[in-house]
Amino acid sequence: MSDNAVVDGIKATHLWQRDGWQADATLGITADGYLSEATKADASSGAWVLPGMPNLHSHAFQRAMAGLAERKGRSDDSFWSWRETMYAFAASIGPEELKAIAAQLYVEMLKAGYTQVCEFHYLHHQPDGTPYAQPEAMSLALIEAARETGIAMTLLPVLYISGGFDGRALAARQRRFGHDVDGYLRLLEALRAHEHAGLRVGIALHSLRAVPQQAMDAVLASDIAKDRPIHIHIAEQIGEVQDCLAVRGARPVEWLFDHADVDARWCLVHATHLTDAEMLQVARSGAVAGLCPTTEANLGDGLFPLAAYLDAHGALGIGSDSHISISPVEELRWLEYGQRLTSGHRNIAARGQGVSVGETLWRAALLGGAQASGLPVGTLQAGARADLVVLDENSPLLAARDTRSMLDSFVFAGNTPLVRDVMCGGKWLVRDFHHHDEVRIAVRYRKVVEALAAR
Ligand code: NGQ
Ligand code: ZN
Repeated sequence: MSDNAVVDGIKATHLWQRDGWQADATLGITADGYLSEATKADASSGAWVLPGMPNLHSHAFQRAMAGLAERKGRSDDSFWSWRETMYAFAASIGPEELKAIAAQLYVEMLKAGYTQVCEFHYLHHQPDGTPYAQPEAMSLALIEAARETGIAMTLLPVLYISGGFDGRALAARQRRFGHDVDGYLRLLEALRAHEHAGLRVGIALHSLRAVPQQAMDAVLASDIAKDRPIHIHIAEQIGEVQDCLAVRGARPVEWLFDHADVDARWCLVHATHLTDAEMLQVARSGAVAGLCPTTEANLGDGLFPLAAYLDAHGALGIGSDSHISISPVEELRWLEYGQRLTSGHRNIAARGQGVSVGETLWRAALLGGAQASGLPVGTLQAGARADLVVLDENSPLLAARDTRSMLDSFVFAGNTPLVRDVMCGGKWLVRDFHHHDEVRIAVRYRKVVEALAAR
């Protein structure tokens, strides 16, 4: 922290803390955007103030194809046929397009209550696989979009080497994702120079399909990988579990735990198909399960074993992944609803009598999301970033709600935005439902997607 002078403050009638609502709370905000106990708040910031939600999994470019893969193609449409549509779409995205799409996406995230995004980024090179003149141009486009919008970012450049568990070469459409280990480590080094309080660089292995064991070992042993978040897609589809078993003789999660020290630095994205033993291994490791319920529903992935995982005190967070929806409350709702639909019961995430589902899920996703981000976020305490959302206390949906019912109504009841104001790094980015730069960013986005559609 460079400047601890308290320059501003927040004052809330109800402030969400880890163990519940704190009444009449004030906190100071330092010049460099952190919370402090020394207060300086005159005017009220709002009646109901929550920590902003970290979004632990995003492929920004996919925002611009949301809704374009919902028409039946082959009779066996699946994740894998969606992936072909996605690859074809990705081929038209360069740095300018990526910046415009990502900025629009990040504005939408902020307005929905996400104040941080983990960007799982693998569109590294030109569409034919040739590096850009500036090799990190695509990463810089994402960094610039985060800077323009003010969202905090954990940039996760992705290592992508092979086209399948058998080590086959990348297909033509995958070539732009590829690096060898040295090239990947150089990219991390180059990006490290851009880090600041709201931008952290982490490690991502695309999947066990895309990263052979030797490459994984080399990256995990590198100096730059120390003390950084490590994200990986894992066990999302049954076909992937079967291929892993056939080629590596173990299921993906089983294999990963046998070959890497999976601990609290790790975020296992999806982790959908788990045996009981694997589920317990994940929970005990301290790793975060990165759940993306709206994308997982959209792609037909399957359901995560939520109740048993919570019983085992597993850590979890949420991501909007393909951005078919951008709403932390919708992710949490579907996390719960998927379980209700298959179990025939209600209030699954709440593990005891009288416990609130909304509070349980919001709290868990704040904790796990913050852990996966590697940033001091997800909490409203001195030393944390001043990243918060203020609910619309005047919404009829929240009328007559109190500390017992507020989070359940926020999570389950609204289809109109209930997030009124959003602060990130001590700055008000969204006021009265509007981001300060949303018009310019939306105009630019529209131009870019119209040009893409005309190609
Ligand atoms: C991705 N998305 O990297 O964008 C993947 C699809 C793959 C999700 N897994 C591609 N949801 O897994 O090979
Ligand atoms: Zn993903």
